[in-house]
Amino acid sequence: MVLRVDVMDAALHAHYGIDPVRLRETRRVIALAPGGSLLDESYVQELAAEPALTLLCGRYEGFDERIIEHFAGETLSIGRYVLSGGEPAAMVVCDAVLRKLPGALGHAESVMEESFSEALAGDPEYPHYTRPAEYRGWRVPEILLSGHHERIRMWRGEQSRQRGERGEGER
Ligand code: 4GS
Repeated sequence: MVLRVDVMDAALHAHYGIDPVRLRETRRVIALAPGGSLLDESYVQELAAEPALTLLCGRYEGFDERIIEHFAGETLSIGRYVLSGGEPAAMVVCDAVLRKLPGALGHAESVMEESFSEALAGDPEYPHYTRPAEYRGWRVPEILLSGHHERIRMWRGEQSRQRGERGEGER
């Protein structure tokens, strides 16, 4: 089944009280689809800067193309695979975007030096360790126990770069 343009029109109109053709002039309206622009950290950052978003998704094969043309300004994909419903994709977008908003995170989860951040030049995060320093013979790297903050900072930078080059997580 394909999501009908008249049904989407009625739903958007009922919710926002204006013609959906005008709605996209007031806020970013995004249709979720496997073939859309791939979500990455910079896309997330861009969306987090918007005052409001509208995400369109449904438990259907897809949208009548007129929905994309007239009601949505763009299509977004969370990855090149097919879900049975667009709702989990919308939840992924919400989770990634909402944690960028002021007050969403505590100090423990700083967004400054995390994977793909500017601080790490777009590379993935360096490896993390915590107590105990040795567990089943597996030791935390000696440098991290050294107390040399500058050397630790450089080590983390190298690790992050190496992971970026290797493309950790790629198959
Ligand atoms: C995606 C995706 C997706 C496509 C929804 C088939 C149900 C499904 N949406 N990124 N109909 N990947 N949507 O698979 O955003």
